[in-house]
Amino acid sequence: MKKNIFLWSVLGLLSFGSVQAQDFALNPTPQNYQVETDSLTPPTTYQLETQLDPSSSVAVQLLRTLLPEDPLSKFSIRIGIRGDKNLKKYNRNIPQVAEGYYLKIEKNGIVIAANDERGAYYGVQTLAQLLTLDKLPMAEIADYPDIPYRGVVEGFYGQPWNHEARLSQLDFYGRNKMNVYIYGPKDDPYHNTNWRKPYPEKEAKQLQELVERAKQNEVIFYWAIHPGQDIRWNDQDRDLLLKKFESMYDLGVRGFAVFFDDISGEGTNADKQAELLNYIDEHFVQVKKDVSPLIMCPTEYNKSWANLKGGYLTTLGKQLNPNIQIMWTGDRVVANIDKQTLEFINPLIQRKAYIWWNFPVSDYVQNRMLVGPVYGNGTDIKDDMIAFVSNPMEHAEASKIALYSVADYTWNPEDYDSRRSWKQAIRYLMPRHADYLETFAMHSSDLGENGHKFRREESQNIRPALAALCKAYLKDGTIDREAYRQVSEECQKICQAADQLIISDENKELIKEITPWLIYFKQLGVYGNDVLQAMTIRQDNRQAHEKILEQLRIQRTWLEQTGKHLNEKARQPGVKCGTKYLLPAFDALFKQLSDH
Ligand code: 14T
Repeated sequence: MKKNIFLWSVLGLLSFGSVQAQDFALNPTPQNYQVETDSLTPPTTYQLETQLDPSSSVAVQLLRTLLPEDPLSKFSIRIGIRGDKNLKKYNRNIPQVAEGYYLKIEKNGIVIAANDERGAYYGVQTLAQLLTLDKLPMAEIADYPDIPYRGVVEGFYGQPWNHEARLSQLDFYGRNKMNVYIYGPKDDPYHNTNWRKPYPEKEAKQLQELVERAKQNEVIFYWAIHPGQDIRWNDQDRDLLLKKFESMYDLGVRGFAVFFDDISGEGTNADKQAELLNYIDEHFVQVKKDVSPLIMCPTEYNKSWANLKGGYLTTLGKQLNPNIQIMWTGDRVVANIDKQTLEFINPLIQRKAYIWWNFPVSDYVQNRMLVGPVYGNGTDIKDDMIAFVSNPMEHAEASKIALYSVADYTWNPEDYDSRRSWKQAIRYLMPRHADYLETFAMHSSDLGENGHKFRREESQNIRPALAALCKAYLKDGTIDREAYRQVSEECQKICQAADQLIISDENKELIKEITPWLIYFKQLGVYGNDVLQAMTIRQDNRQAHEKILEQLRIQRTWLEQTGKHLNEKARQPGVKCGTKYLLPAFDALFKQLSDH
């Protein structure tokens, strides 16, 4: 039985100050967390005791950014890995799992004892989160990830992330204990059609910077190539591919992937793919010694595309060297992952699948901003997959809402609570405007009808009130007072949220990304208000009734036109939100009003 006491409930009793302990939770949720009722004033300096090499240990480097070191300080921080002389007595406390760490905070000092370097780094990241509190809790944490590889695959179509966004992402992954970033934007020509060509100088330099930043965050930077559309199965193309990898290695890259998704023709041949990958594995990955296991994305990357008679996946399973990892998106291109998903694929590929989760990617619903909760993946499948990476939106900052929860889920699936994690993500991104952002996100979750048949919940907070209001009014024109009050309040909240977010100076990048949706959201709130107001006009007052109906037509048209003329260049042009329950309810009420 594992103990799990959440900080927000425990620390609520302990400290009241500028940082509200009630609103605080560690992310990702630790496996084992115990806290004494006592807490201490955070130290101002510390004496470092370590056998790690500060010039190469990113854990020590991060620690040094948190607090100034002072060899004379009475407060000690001991940090190291299993077997270090000064940590012998903690060996049995360190979880026996890769990247596990033990963190103990006492009156006179702190101990971080880890399994490996990355574990030590995660111990410091946990400490960094605790240090944002006014009082440092006397905590004892034994923590480790349940899934070995956790992170993000930048694998979407459309505008690739820019350099600044990627740097910010890598810091975000480090803080949230994600250890993988796979570079594979479909619209980078040097990943895709121009895969044979080296990067121009500017792009090469930026990639080098990204690799460096990834290392500082203990994130493995994988560089992916997508050669399948025109590759010829000969020595020349094989050598060109290796040459490209070699040039990426020279830029510092130590993780490599080959994607064969979304191609047709010669490139789809499983025997040839396996032969090439094994060659890369044996003549490049293994030879280098410091390169992470090779990753491949198969052409049949989901069950609905798997042609079992053709034997594509079985061939890969049989022929690919066992250390080569195989990606899988689930039962469909876009799908949640559960036990059955993995029971289908793992035997075919004779290894644990490397999950590529196509959420919150929005390249097939570009008129949507997907900022709702992350839910639907099994909490009982931690031992059935080697990795879980998420394919995000081209909106990097807004994607962090989902990615925060992906980090939480993949670290500790059993304790994952989707709603709590979502609220926490929102607070993390905009602490001073969290309630406003939550109101927006609440109503900007679903994807609408789409080719992949992937849908999300939306507007859950107001759904019952909307239903009650419509039911009574559409039946006999009566108004459910309580439902009316709730919906009216929600419309006020929507307008207020849009107003406050559009003028806010917190997280400018996020506001920039969501502004088209905020503009639409405001019009939606106003429309809802107008509908509610119209419901209160006595129908026998013909003049007033006509006037309000005209006002409704005007506002409905503003809403329609706003939605149409924003985001016009997208593949699915326009913007939409609130379409699952809010808009249909308002429209039904409007119709009822005009029919009488
Ligand atoms: F590699 C795969 F795992 C994968 O998911 N590939 C693409 C991915 O780059 C894209 O972001 C995602 C969502 O649109 O779906 C895959 O792309 C598709 C999927 C289709 F069903 C491209 C064309 C399709 F018809």
